[in-house]
Amino acid sequence: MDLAKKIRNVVLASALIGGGLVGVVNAQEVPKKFNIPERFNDYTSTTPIIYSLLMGDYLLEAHDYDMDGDYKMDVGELYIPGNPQPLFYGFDLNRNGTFGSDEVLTDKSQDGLNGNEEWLVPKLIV
Ligand SMILES: [Ca+2]
Ligand SMILES: [Ca+2]
Ligand SMILES: [Ca+2]
Repeated sequence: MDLAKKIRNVVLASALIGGGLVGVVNAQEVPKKFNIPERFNDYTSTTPIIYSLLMGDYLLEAHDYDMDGDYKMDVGELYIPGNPQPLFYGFDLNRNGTFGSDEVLTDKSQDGLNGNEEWLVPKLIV
């Protein structure tokens, strides 16, 4: 193998490793305490569909993520415009393409998905 090829392979390999590391750093891990399936981890690596949504008198910004490309949304985020972090997170736990009130986390402090969220409808612990 000539030197140029060797260098190119090293650069490619480190780019791949670098990309992987960046992916890990940026991964949006869903806090384990909510018992949300692991398939929802790293959902932010999917490009969201972004649109405005009128809820009552409030205009919110929705970010919908279709992680597996089946045109059903898997994760949804609702932002108060101007705030960099969502107020609501929806996880399509029953895979029906919509977010029921029992599939939504509220983040009153709007500081990212870090475990201080609450279920919109409190879960029964059995
Ligand atoms: Ca989907
Ligand atoms: Ca659902
Ligand atoms: Ca939070």
